[in-house]
Amino acid sequence: MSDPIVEAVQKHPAPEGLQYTYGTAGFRTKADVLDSVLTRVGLVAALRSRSLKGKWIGVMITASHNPPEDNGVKLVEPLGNMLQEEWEVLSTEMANKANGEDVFKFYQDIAAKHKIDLKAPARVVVARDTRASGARLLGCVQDGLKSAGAEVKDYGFLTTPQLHYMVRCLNTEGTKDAYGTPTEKGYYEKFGAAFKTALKGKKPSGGLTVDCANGVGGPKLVELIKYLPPKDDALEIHVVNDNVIKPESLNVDCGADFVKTNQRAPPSSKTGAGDRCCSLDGDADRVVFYFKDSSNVFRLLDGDRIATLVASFLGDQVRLAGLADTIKIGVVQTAYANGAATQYVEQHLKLKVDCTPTGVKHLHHAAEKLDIGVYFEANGHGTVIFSTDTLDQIARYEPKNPGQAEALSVLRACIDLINQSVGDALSDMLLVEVVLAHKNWGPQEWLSTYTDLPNRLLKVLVNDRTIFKTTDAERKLTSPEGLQKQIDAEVSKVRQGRSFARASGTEDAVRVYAEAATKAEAEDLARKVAELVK
Ligand code: 16G
Ligand code: ZN
Repeated sequence: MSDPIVEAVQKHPAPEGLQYTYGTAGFRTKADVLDSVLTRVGLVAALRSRSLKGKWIGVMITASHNPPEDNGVKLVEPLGNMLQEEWEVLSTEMANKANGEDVFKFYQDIAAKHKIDLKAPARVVVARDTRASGARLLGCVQDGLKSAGAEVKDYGFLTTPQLHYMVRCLNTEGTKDAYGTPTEKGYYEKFGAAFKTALKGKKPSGGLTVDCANGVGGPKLVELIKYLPPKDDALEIHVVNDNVIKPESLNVDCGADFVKTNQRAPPSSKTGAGDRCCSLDGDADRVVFYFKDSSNVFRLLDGDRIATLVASFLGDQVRLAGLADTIKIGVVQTAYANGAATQYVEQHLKLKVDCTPTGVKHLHHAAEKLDIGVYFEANGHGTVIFSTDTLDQIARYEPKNPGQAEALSVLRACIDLINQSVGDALSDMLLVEVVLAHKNWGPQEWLSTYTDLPNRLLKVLVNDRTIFKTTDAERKLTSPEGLQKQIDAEVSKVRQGRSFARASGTEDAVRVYAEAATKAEAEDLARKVAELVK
């Protein structure tokens, strides 16, 4: 058979004996075994677009915080959401088809089963991060897309959230929900202008040092800065670790994952006590803040802290605008959220907290059910989403006095400043700066809102992680039998204890988290639970 699809697939044969899975963040592994997967992903993207009558679908080539030799790919739905679960399963099946005929047959089977018109237009947007393997893998996707007759827009290098933004803009262009201009300039103009309006002439105290993980976020931030108000009037940003000429330095001893995992600043950091810093990850969809306190001790302000800061600020603005009776704010966290953060939101901010399994899509779905849903993972992935009703209300509301008008205008600017298609490190970073400027806070005031419970995260290597099954948003194990009872017994022995074990979705390991009233108790609890898991 000489269908173009068969030819494209045969050009990129699958390595023998490997099994691929579309996981929490798409396909992700060593870059040199991904060619065949990328070509097949191109076919799935074309089908997905056809199934939606030619809506734009996104393909992002990135492995986020993974080492430089890895790469990966994920698909983006028309409004910038993560791929639907049913299509994740189809993608996995497609990626594991070995030869051209099998792929071609499966392509046609999907079309038949889902009643997809193969003559419908297929439109796909592609972009990649700065990894050395990106150009080659882009070629593999292109081969798949071309063979399926898709129209392709290649944006070159983008951060993951920029790609999500483009997809949403392209699909809403000319409608009442138009999200923005689908160009890089459009992205910078939108977020730059919103930052200026949201600041309301307030100036963040001191500068902000941004560690870009030597990834694509570096050059994009440098570009964004050109669209922000001049530094003398607003924010002075110092860009560090933005070396994308040396792709082997990506995520090495820097970036959000390094900082969060090691609980320390990048070794190259030269900032002084009290200086505000933040780190992006390799594709700029995660951000964590940190600083050295007056005793030179490293202090982390992670995703939990961003969520509490933003929720408290938006809550204030909604109240000041006179909308508190009709608009309810909620916070969505995972089991990794520090117990003190959860308590602060529930008892101090008096807001509802939902807990979901790990992975952005779970938090996003839960947040979509709220009027204003603030969702962040402790690791710095997250954003805020506003329901259509809430957006309408905020757009239509007539303020009754100047105070309400002021709050309303801040709220509207925040809506523009927040990338609602997905968590965006650059947009989240500007949002945090806006809140700190309004509150006239430095990092120490932000840290002082509550005290984290000491905690410990361990990675445990086991024979078979698939036997670890959880319920209650991963907070309890249902299998292996009896294990949860043993964990409960250990937890009950320490003060303010909490612990859970879950199979990682990205590594062959089980993760154990424990927190308690003191560092010694938290560490001891984590060790004991890890022993039980082994
Ligand atoms: C992926 C997820 C991230 C999650 C992490 C957990 C997305 C875009 N990324 O990186 O949200 O925190 O996996 O990893 O959903 P783990 O399952 O290995 O603990
Ligand atoms: Zn990332």
